[in-house]
Amino acid sequence: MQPEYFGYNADLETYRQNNGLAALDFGRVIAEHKERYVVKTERGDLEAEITGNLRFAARSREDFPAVGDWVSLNIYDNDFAVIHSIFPRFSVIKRQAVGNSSEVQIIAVNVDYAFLVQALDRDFNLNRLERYLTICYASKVEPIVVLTKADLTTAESITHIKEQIKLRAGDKIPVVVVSNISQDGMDILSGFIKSGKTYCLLGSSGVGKSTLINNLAGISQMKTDAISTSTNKGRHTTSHRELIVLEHGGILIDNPGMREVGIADACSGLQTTFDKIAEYAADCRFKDCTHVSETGCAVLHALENGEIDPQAYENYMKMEREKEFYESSVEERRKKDKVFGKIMKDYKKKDIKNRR
Ligand SMILES: Nc1nc2c(ncn2[C@@H]2O[C@H](COP(=O)(O)OP(=O)(O)OP(=O)(O)O)[C@@H](O)[C@H]2O)c(=O)[nH]1
Ligand SMILES: [Mg+2]
Ligand SMILES: [Zn+2]
Repeated sequence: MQPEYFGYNADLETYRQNNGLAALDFGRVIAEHKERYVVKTERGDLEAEITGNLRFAARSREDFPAVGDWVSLNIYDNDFAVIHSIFPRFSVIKRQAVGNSSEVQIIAVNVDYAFLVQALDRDFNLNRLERYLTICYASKVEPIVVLTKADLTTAESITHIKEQIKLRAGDKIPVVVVSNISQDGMDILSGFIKSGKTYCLLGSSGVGKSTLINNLAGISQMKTDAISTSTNKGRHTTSHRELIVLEHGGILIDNPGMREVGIADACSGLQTTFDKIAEYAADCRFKDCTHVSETGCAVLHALENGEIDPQAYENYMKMEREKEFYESSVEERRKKDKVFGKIMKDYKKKDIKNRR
């Protein structure tokens, strides 16, 4: 398969030529299983490991390959390879890992668009949608909202939900309504998929992400939940992220459903989702206004006048707190790293002395 088919482009080729990587093979990570990777190359899909150097040099999770990465590698057999380095990423989708204060989880990299999938029956939730939008803006990934299971609800309810989205998120974000059962809307969704571009599917478990991929691919690529989801709450069908290439172009990344969407470094992302709040905030009397109880707070004023939706405000404040929490834990981690670095330095000094 030509690498352009799975997303290779002129920028990547320039990087490869300019960084002495032309003699090595290259490919794209399509799956990851605990430091073992599957890489798609011109010579087919290969199992790969990383070099010891890459592992030792890694300072955090972000220094390891992730699904969507372009990597340079040495192919040893026709089915085994070793990854030497990771090409620079043009986008990184990450979130705060659940239940752990500082661990950041990479969802996927080098993604152009995110399909934010919510089911129209009982899964639909505006606050959650706002969280996903925030992650998209922070990751420099363009969002497309996909509402599934249209067959399980009424036309009125769909219209209502679309209006709600418009009110909260504006009308710049595309919203596509589909049914995996009747196939309604599938052609519209296909129309959004461009050859050579990468699309990541994000959403709760059971909303139909994998079914959607199977429908778009026209074959059963992904395992889906065939049993009624109501008897299966909380069970995830997809257990690993996986990148697949559509026959007529377009690259899709399937993800296990997410129970919670944590905000990692969403600084600028928060502002775009809450344009309106951010605009008011510029008029607050104090530059560092927290919009909680300050006098001269333009946000609180707008809230009182009903110009800002109370739910959007609450959601904004909640995400701001999470962002602060994340930022402080990053700071703590840096301090710890520094202390550890000093301990190691002292230890080495002593070691040298002792050897003398
Ligand atoms: N009625 C209806 N059912 C659907 C639709 N799309 C998916 N389903 C059903 O919903 C269930 C879950 O679908 P999956 O595709 O496995 O969901 P998922 O989002 O991939 O879930 P995880 O892999 O756990 O994240 C399956 O039983 C599907 O048949 C739809 O548009 N309408
Ligand atoms: Mg799935
Ligand atoms: Zn304020």
